[in-house]
Amino acid sequence: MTTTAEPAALLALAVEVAAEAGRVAAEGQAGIDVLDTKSSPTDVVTEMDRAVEKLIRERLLAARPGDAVLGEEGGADAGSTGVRWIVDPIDGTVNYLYGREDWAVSIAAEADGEIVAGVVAVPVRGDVYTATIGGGAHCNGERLRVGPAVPLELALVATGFGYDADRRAHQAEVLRSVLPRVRDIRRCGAASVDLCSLARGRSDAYYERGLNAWDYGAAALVAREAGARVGGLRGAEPGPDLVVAAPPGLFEALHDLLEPLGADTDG
Ligand code: 2AM
Ligand code: CA
Repeated sequence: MTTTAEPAALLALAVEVAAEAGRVAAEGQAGIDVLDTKSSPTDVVTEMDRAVEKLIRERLLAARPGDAVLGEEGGADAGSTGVRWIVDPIDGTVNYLYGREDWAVSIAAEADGEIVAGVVAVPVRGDVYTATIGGGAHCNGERLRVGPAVPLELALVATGFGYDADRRAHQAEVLRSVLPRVRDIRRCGAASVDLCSLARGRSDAYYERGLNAWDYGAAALVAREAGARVGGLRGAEPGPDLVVAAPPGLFEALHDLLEPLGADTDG
């Protein structure tokens, strides 16, 4: 049983649990048959989502009884330690369903309301992104640093779209104005992987509307610790309205493009 809330100790537990969860989920993905007509593949994914979140919850609480756990599949009771775990068992579920590689297990630890440690494990790629507050961001042990703040017109910008048709229609309108102003767009299908790729210099900037705390909690810390500015519009914290991430300098340019387009609204 662990009682310390030191970021490094919380991260070590998160990494261990994410590795086990990632193995289980990856085995599950290998068994999905999209052409199987007897059972719907989406049901299989939902089942796996629930099972992996249950596993993560059990492992975390076995090591640290009294902590709170907020997950996609279940809410949090308050807990008694001041530590709350924010868990996405499978981020990028559509990729998972289609046998693609960009899906992740995401686990963040919040101490007294602030995220202090996070892991994003991308099992099929063998990438484990980690960060602690003030301790930097790493991938497989190597220190991460965002790329330079290139001018907006040279920026490779990652983004994603909601599941709701009306929201998507407005997101397409926003994109129509963004696309001619940047180098190009990438849409990988997993918010956590997008933010970690930014941290690794594999894109220049990222924005997305409609995310939940568990989608970006751990990955936003990775991006920040790699030197990105992560926020919303008009000084807001990153949140469901909008998450924007980029190196300082480029963040402001992207912000000023997105703000008048109402990228943090549904139009
Ligand atoms: P998920 O795979 O866990 O659902 C896709 O653009 C990204 O947005 C994924 O990381 C996806 O997470 C996340 N997302 C979460 N909630 C969403 C929603 N309501 N609509 C669209 N994407 C959502
Ligand atoms: Ca998610």
